[in-house]
Amino acid sequence: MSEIIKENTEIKCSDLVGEKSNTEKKIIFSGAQPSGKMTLGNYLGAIKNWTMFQDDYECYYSVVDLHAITVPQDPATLRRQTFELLAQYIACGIDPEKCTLFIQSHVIEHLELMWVLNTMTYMGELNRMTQFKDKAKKSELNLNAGLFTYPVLMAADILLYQADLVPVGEDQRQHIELTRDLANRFNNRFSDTFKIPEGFMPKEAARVMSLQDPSKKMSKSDSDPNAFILLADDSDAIARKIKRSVTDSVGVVRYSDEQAGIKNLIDIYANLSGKSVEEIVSMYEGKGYGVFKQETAEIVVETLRPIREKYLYLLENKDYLKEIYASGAVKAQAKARKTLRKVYKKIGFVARER
Ligand code: AQP
Repeated sequence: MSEIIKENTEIKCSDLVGEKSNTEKKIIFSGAQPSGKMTLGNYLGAIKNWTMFQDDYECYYSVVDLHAITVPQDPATLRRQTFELLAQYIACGIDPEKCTLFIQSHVIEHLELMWVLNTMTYMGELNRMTQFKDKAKKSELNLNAGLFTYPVLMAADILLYQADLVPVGEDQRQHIELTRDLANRFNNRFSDTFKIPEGFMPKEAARVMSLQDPSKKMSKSDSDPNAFILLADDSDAIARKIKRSVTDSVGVVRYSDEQAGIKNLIDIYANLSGKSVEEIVSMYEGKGYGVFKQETAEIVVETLRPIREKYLYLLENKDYLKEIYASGAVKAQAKARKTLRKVYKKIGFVARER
C-alpha cells in the first residue's frame, strides 16, 4: 500500500498539479481536531505542508470538531479551542483568501455521507485501526461507538470534496488506506463516484514523538505537558521542555533507533533547519547533548515565534475569525452537497422535492 502515499517532501507542487493550466485545479482536504492546542507534531506532520499547496490546489482545511468529541470534551473548552485552532491555521501561513477554512460541524453533509459509508464498512476493518486501539486503551471507561467509527467520518470528510491529496502525519496512514478502500468499494458497487485520494506525508518529522516517551507520538491531549511543544508555548517553555526531554546514557548525537529521544530531536532539527540528518550528526560530533538540545531549542523558538505572535493577535479578532469560518462553510457546503446528491441518487434514495 505504501506506494500510494507520496512521502517525499522534495516534491514540488507544480509536479503534483501536472496540467493545471488546462484543467481544473486538483483538490486537497485535511483537518485537525480542536482537542487541545496545536503541537509541534501537528505543525510538522501536517499544517506546515498544507501551506505549500495553497497556491496551486483548491484547498479545504477544516477544524474537525465532530472528531474531537469522540473523547469527552468540556463544552466551553471545546468552543475556545475551535477558535484557537482556526487562528493557528492562519498564523501558520494558511491564507483564507486562497483556501476554504471551515468548521466541520457547520457542514452537515459530513455526517450524512458518514452514515452511507458506515453501511459499507466492515467491523473487522475498524477493529484493525491502531488509533482506535491506542485511544481505547486510554479511555477504557468511555469506549463509545464514535471512537470506533472515527475513520469512517474521516473517509467521508475526504471523499465529500473529491480530494486528490490528503496531507497528514504518518499516524493517519491506515485511515487513508481505509478511505481508498471505501471509495473503491462504493465505485465498484454502484459506478464511478469518488475520486481515489492519496496521502501526502513528509519524509522527516512525519511522526514527531513525545519528548517524555519517544516510543509514542507527540499528542496535544497528552496528560504530561512536558511531552509536547505547543505552537503557543513561549521561548522559556520550549527551552525547558527540550532540555528536560528524555534521552539516553550513550552521550553521542547519533541517528539510531536505540537513541529514540535524540533521533526525534534530530528529525525536528532537520525539518526546521532544512539540514540533512547527516549534516546535523556531523555538526555535533564530539559535543554533548546539552549543546545539541540548546541549539535545537533555539531553532524551534525562532520558527514558532512569529506564529505565536500572529496567533495571539488573531485571537483578539474574533469577528474576523467568524467571517472566515462563515464564508468557508458556504463554499465547503456547496462542494459537499454536489457529491452527496450523486451518492444519494446512486444508492436509490428518492430525490427531495424543492
Ligand atoms: N506527533 C505527530 N507527528 C506528526 N504528525 C502528527 N499529527 C498529529 N500528531 C502528530 C498530524 O496532525 C494532524 C492533525 O491531527 P489531529 O488533531 O486530527 O489528531 P491527532 O492525529 O489525534 O493529533 P493529536 O495531537 O494526537 O490529538 P489528540 O491528542 O487529540 O489525539 C493529522 O494530520 C496528524 O497526522
